[in-house]
Amino acid sequence: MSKPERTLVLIKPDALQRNLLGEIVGRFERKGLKIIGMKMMQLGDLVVTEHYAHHQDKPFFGGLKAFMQSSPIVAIVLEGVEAISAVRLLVGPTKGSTADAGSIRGDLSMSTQANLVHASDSPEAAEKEVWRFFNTDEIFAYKKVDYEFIYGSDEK
Ligand code: FUP
Repeated sequence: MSKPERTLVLIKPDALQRNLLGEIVGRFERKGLKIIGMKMMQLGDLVVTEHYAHHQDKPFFGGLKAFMQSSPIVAIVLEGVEAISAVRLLVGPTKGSTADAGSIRGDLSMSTQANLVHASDSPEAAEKEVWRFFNTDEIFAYKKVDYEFIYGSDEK
């Protein structure tokens, strides 16, 4: 029996511009992840600076911030057993051109900056990032009918 995890995904401006929203959301859905929060947002300077604070001394920080504010993004909270690592696998490593085929970045992107998706990389990051982008009343608890068939009886 494992406790389900929550993880934050941001679908970035390049995905919106390239009409890849449905493709990307569909991959998470087909995997068996449960969407428990989802909204379109125009990010402000403060939240982007906080979100990428670990990169603030890097030469690409200014460009990354401008890119993340260049159009709206779609923020999603996904839930599932081991959801954090499962989503990172689906997303693939940072650089699109060398990311594994089969992953979102590997199949659909060439860039390091314009790599379509952000996904939390640890339980600590996920906890912080979900609440950075969502309020409690924007997260939904509901029964999903396919749940019985997504996990084995000893896995949920
Ligand atoms: P990831 O966890 O795979 O999103 O990667 P990082 O946290 O290392 O990087 C966050 C974002 O910084 C990337 F999505 C894109 C941007 N970045 C660059 O633009 N250039 C770099 O050399 C590294 C990261």
